[in-house]
Amino acid sequence: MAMLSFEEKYRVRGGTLIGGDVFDFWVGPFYVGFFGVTTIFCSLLGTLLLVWGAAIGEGLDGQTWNLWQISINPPDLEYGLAIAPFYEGGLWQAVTFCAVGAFVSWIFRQAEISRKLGMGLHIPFAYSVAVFAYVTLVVIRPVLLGAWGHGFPYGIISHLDWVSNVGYQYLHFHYNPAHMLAITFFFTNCLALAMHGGLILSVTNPPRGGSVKTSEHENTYFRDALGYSIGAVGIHRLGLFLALNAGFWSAVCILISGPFWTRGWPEWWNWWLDLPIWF
Ligand code: UQ1
Repeated sequence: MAMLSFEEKYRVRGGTLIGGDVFDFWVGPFYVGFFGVTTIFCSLLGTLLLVWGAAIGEGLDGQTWNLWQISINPPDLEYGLAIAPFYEGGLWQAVTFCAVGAFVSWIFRQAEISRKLGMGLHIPFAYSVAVFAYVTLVVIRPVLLGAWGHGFPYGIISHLDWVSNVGYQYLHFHYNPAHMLAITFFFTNCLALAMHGGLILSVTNPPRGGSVKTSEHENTYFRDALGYSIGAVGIHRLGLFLALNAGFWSAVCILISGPFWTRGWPEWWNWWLDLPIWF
């Protein structure tokens, strides 16, 4: 792949978090780095384990290559927080270990590249929130509940069944206040990106012969429409804020379900009826 003339200028040494110059080089367009190596290692091993599990039909009544039905399941609850026998959930534990290793390596790889370029660490920080949501599901919540069996199974249909079952365990998950917040952030994020994408395309894609508009047009549009413009940098701050909160409250809503609230979520709202203001 051809390297743009200015790219070489940014291929600078240093900024690594570990190991000094070891792996501090590029292969084609890709920065390698220590954490590039650990990412590749963990994701390859984890993927091979998943394919192996699928080949032997681990966690299923019978072996299948039906992509929808393949499932690598966590151990039974009776194994608690122990390492389970390989074919009884140990495979799931190994895959989980590889996944966390790969995701955390990727965070550090993002941080190293950001440091090389002298950029802020917004990208690794943002990605960390997504990793936090995954780790909450398969590590933090299972540990708080005392069994790896509380993790979700690695399969397309099976993980949907898990979400459905765990949801109904709390009667009506939409009454979970953190779930409400997460959904609200997802929807608002969707609205903000639609407005931003629409605005940018509307000013930068004029009809043939027309001229590209400026940020003054962007501001004026929203001042005319809403009486307020958040500004070019502001909309990206807002977008990051909305996106990170969507992921964060998703993690919180499942984290509190079980470890901190064991009854149906509709019942949680009884605090409102129990306020001493009703006669
Ligand atoms: C906005 O005000 C703005 O500033 C000019 C943008 O920047 C390019 C935007 O993309 C959007 C969507 C807005 C409007 C947003 C709010 C919260 C009023």
